Amino acid sequence: MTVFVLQKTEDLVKKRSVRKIVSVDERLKPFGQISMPNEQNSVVTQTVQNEDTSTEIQSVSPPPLAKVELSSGSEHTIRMLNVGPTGTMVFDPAVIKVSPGDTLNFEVTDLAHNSATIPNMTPAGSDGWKGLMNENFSVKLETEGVYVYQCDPHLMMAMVGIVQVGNAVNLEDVKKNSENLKKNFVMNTDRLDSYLSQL
Ligand SMILES: [Cu+2]
Repeated sequence: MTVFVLQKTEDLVKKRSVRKIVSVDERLKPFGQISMPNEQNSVVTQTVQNEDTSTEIQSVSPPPLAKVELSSGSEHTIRMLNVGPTGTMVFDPAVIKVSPGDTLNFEVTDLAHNSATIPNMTPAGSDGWKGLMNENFSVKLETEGVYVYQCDPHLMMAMVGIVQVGNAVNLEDVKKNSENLKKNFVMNTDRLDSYLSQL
């Protein structure tokens, strides 16, 4: 009986230790198998992710956009849109370069917009303009320089536009004053800088 019990105990210990060894092996084996390639994979993945992240970070800051070209013709249409090529609540084109004496036609494509120049962001000697809500209107621009205008109800969303007439004689002043204007933006806070970079 005693021997039997001892043997049985030894068997149990054996079995347990064998089971233990097996189970540890089993647990180590896949762990080792998975962990090794995983480590390699994760290193590779991390490297890829890092590369992706750095690319994303680069694309988040406004990329240097192409300089706007002189728009052909003497009449230019600017649409007021809820959704346009450069985002929501935009003028399209948002940045335009025209010649002195050209006419801008602001077109109410979507409702609830207007266009009004911003004080200190037009060339000296120009009157600028103030369009009414939901109203198409035209303005002839004789004075050279940069004009920044806004949609009154959507200034918070940076619904602004820029017209360059002839040479950008007041660009430095406009850039300086843009810092104040940007304080009104809640959304699209880098939009104006992006627009200005196209001049
Ligand atoms: Cu608007």
